Amino acid sequence: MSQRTLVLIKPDGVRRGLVGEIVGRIERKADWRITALELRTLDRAVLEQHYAEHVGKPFYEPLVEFMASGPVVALIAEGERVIEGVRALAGPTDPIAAAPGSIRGDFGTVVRENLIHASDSEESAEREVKIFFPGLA
Ligand code: RTP
Ligand code: MG
Repeated sequence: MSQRTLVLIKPDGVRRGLVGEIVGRIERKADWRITALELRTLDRAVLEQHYAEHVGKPFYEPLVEFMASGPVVALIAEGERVIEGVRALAGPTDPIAAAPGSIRGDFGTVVRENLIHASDSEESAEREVKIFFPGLA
């Protein structure tokens, strides 16, 4: 089942020079393709839309501040079961609980600065593609 997913390499990943590493892990999966990719700094309005489900939670404000603290890489990946697949490459939200071999498990220590966002369902993917690449929605 071919799908598309919206991925963000968060500001910590860009600052630490891990863009190539993370994009490479996605690109190397058989038959997956990157179909859009852009470096950009996110403003509050975009982050409010993107993290609408978390508005009001205790971690929301520091999360938005972190996500606006430097450029991110936004990309669309397409291919077989890519939504579940990129979530598996990323590992669980808490990098300390993430297995070595996953992106968060290999490079992260802090829950907030966990390097990557990836859509968690087909509905989220379509909603997030509209936010970041409206021309491709
Ligand atoms: P994402 O949306 O970024 O792919 O991550 P996720 O599904 O694994 O995690 P989610 O629950 O959607 O949370 C979104 C992002 O908020 C930060 N966070 N901080 N307790 C905390 O301090 C906390 N909990 C979540 C993380 O950056 C997480 O990825
Ligand atoms: Mg999430």
